[in-house]
Amino acid sequence: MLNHTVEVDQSSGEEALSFAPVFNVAVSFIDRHLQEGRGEKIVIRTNRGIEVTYAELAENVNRCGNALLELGIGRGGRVIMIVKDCAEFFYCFWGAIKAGLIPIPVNTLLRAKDYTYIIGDSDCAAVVYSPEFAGEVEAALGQLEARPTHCLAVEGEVGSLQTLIATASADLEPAPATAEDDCFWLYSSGSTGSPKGAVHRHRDMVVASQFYGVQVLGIQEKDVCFSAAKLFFAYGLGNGMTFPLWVGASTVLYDARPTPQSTFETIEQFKPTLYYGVPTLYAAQLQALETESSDLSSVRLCVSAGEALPSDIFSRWRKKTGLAILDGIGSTELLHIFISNRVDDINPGSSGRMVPGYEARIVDEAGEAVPRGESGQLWIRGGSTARCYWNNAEKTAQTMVDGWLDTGDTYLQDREGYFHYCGRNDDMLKVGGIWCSPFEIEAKLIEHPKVLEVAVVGRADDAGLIKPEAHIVLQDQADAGDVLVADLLAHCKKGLAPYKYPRWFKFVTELPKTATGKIQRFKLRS
Ligand code: 3UK
Repeated sequence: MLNHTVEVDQSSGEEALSFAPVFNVAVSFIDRHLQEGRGEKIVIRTNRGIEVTYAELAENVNRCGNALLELGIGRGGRVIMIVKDCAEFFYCFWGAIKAGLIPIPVNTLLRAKDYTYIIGDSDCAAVVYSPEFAGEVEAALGQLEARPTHCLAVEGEVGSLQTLIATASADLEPAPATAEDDCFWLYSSGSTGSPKGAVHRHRDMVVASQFYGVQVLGIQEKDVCFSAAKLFFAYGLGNGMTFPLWVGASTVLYDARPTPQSTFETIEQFKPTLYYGVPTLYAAQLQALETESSDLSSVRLCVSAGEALPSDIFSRWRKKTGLAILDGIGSTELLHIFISNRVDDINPGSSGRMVPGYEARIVDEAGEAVPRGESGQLWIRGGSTARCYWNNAEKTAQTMVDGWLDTGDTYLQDREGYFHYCGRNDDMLKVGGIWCSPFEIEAKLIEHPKVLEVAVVGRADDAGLIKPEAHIVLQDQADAGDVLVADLLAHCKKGLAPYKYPRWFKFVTELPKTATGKIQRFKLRS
């Protein structure tokens, strides 16, 4: 087999993919398109009017890889990316991989304290950030004892990634690697502890693209993808970058906060065929469609993930737009979706059936399979699973056992084979599809001088979507009221990522506790 190639047959087992012994995945996703005659095709269109062809993409990936090497970053060096959805995201991610470096896209909504942790934990050589996030990034860098050697803005007059790309060489040999070698990381939040870096291999994006992208979505070269979920999120990374690149399709990038209006406008302007959102956004779009209309006729299929899609949102969306939403569950550790509904096989309210190439076990606490129809813990095995968590042998050993991954979710499989989500095994919440730790919100609230004790739990809103609710015991109960609520909200919004604030505040006289003083959260989840 030729170096850096992968042979694909359309079967559904692990054996469907065979990788050349020397394999750098950047060649499959970027350079291959030039050999296949796609050089002049536009691959990226952005809301800033930028259009990039496959030939320009390949050239800029090379330039960016060279620019990073010229900074002096050695093989395996980590590059943290706090980058909005833009063409440079592609250049930096693939340039790093092609050059033998490890890109780490990070959630751009986080705060300085989160970045301080991640930059320190990753021991990265460089931090690349969009100027929009400079405030939090620079505050984070200021708090670090040892700053990474290189910190560069994507755009800017001097020393920015763009200026380095412009002057670097356009020729770059792919760094030798194998399909099993480390390729990129993604950080995932834990319930109590700090975020964990899931270490993904060169093969993982191929597995997800072929088994979910091609075999479930049926993505083809003529498709145009638009993901409202951002590229930093494993979901958005597949939707908006990996899947279109795998089949030579194109993608639309929108670099600001997705709102119902901005997503409708983007769809009308760029006419995507595949649209990817999260349940919270579909709910907000449905609300907007009560008073305005939108032309979604280019879209052939909508996808939802990140949290469970309530069947009510599915049916209202279908009624209003005539379009199906495919719900599927994925995770950062597995890279993308491993259980999904199908275009011709949708069971609203369920996550659907296994994606080819993945296997599931639903087990009890002793690790024994539960009878069909009963709920248990969901373990998944598949070829795109992260190799480990960086620098966290204990979490790796707990979560990844004999090739199986503990998702932390409770699921049941019904008689027809559909999988149904029954909640988390930990206290973590998914808010708008993004992790949210109740402990982190509690820690913020307890800093407030008027708060004595607090417990945060998930509560379903009118659309059936989970949002944080704070139960608070005050130092002085007489302070309870709207003024304090406004103050507590402002306090949360100052120190936490913007989606991590309680949507409801309940002032209580005490919190339910065990004899040993542990808060009984289940009693608060009414
Ligand atoms: C929950 C869902 C019910 C579930 C993701 C698609 O969400 C993604 O990755 P994360 O690491 O979170 C994983 C956890 O989120 N979840 C995700 N999707 C669903 N629960 N129904 C769903 N459809 O708790 C899971 O363990 O942030 C989603 C593709 C790639 C991803 N990384």
